[in-house]
Amino acid sequence: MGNNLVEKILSKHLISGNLVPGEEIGIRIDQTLTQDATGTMAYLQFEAMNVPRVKTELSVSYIDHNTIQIGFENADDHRYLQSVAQKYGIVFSRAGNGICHQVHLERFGKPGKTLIGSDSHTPTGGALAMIAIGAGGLDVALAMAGKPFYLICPKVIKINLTGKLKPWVSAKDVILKVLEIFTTKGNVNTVFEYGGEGVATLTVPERATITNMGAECGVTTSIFPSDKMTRLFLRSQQRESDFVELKADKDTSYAKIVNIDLSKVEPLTAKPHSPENISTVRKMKKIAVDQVCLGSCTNSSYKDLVTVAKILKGKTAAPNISFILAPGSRQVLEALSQSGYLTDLIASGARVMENACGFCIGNSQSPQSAAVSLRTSNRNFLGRSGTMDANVYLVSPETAAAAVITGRFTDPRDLKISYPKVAMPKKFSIDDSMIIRPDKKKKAVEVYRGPNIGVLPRSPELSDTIQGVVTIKVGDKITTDHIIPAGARMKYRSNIPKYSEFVFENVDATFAGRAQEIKKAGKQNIIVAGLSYGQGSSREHAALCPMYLGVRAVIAKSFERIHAANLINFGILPLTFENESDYDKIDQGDELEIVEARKIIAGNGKFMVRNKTRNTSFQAICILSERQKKIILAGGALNITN
Ligand code: MIC
Ligand code: SF4
Repeated sequence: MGNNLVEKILSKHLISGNLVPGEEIGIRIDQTLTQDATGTMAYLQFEAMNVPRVKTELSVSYIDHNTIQIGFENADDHRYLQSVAQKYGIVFSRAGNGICHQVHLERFGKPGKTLIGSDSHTPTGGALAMIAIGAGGLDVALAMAGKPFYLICPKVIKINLTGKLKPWVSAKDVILKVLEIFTTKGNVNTVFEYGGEGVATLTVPERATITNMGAECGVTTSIFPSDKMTRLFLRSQQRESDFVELKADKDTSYAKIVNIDLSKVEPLTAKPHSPENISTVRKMKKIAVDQVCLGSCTNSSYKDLVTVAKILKGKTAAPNISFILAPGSRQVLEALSQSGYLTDLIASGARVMENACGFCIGNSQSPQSAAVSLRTSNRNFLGRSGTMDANVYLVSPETAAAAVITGRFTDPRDLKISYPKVAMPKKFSIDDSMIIRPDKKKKAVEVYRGPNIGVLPRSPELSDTIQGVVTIKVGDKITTDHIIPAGARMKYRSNIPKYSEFVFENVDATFAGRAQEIKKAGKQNIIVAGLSYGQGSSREHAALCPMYLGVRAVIAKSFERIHAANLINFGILPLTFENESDYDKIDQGDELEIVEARKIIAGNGKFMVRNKTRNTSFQAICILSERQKKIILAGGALNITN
């Protein structure tokens, strides 16, 4: 029996465990990436490990999230990150160079390598046949220190692509189709491996749109084979020498095979407020649109933006549309500018933003009250745009362009113009001058620490008895954006006491204050949640800030992978209801008691939780590997890594 692509790459990197789905494995990491919003914590943790230089083949620190810089905080963070990069042998991609995933694909990704990044869209690298995984900053710091990355060996689902996309339908519609099939829940510890003859029709940037948004399904990663298209892309980036052919063996098997006929995919949209709320664009009944945002790490390749430029040539954005353009990288922006397409976009009324995350994370271009905003980005969680009552729809660049012209939701096939053909440039003009490589000769580098760089909080070791209060009870699909908002609050990422004031701000603004009171009273805070708790980003602040506020356990119906790992890393117990109906028998404010917690963690992980307020009990489980047990008992990974 042959191997699939995932098995091939994982087996070459396996350090511990067996490649049996469901078992914990440790793998060697070749490359890491960080971005500024998660990077400061990752590097503070790396510094605490006392390792003189990173031990990976390549580690890159990107500045792309917090580039608005209202106040000194973000600029101070950037300086800190630049000095740390210089000191520890990390490549530094300056603000202005582009969004980490786009730049990594262009300049650094290599078929067959492993990559972890402190950002949930790191799987974008799967477009280049990498095993590319999003993780918390601490896990990335450990990988930089040469330690293995631990994960549950995933089951592999093959997505078998046949046929060819029709005009006006593009890669975004394919991943929205995948989201319609798999939804955002229930896909943890799974990898989507794309195969079938349809793969050959998709360029690497198109594949990247698909692997990028696999993150929304909650899979560990997504991967495409490395083939002729991969070679062409690497050649266009003048790094053909990085090419190796990689594909699954013919006689391999998969946990499941799902077929998608590309020729049958239609223009789709994800309706508010979840990437899984899929509808055809046709059904959207020409709703009036207020804002169109083109860009983000999902859809801002050269092809995406030139396609839109060609559709919009000679036309002006409808009067009701605020048209935002944020190219994915400086390379894309330069190529647009050199080819003249930028002029066409500007002429059509595009408001050209910096090539950074910007609107996608809500730290600029929040739409008007109750707006309808069409975005080519990957997440439309409630409030993420910065406007709580805005309705954000995720769409392809083609559907975005159609709305710019008509001012309404419009199936781009109804524009009645011919679909522009856009060829990928054979060669991009390569300019890596905004990438600073560490100077090997320069010896002592002083790390710059502005007043925004705080100290790392730690939590005490796990106590045997948890006297807790249900500080908040939330429902299903709570995202990390609900737990700790980004946008305007993101500038406090390096200042945990301040940032913690905003935990659950958009769900219940009294949470942080109440949690502090409970902590002061010597009790512990407990969060009760429904299905798929911690969807979305990799931000470890969604664990770190609750930890700072004295949260010791989350009891949920189920957890998403990265967030569960982050909770463990920061000493918070991720408990799952043995019986989901017990969720209905708890209320906010109930006092819960867990006894012999240490013994149970070290043993079978089956807890009896007593609800003292209602005088009832229920079972909750926390099955951990031996490594995770040590972390939880110690009160978090930081208490044992050095
Ligand atoms: C996101 O898209 O939500 C982010 C902002 O890129 C996050 C990282 C962060 O919160 O800093 C992610 O996807 O991991
Ligand atoms: Fe940036 Fe948005 Fe991509 Fe996250 S999803 S990395 S915020 S562009």
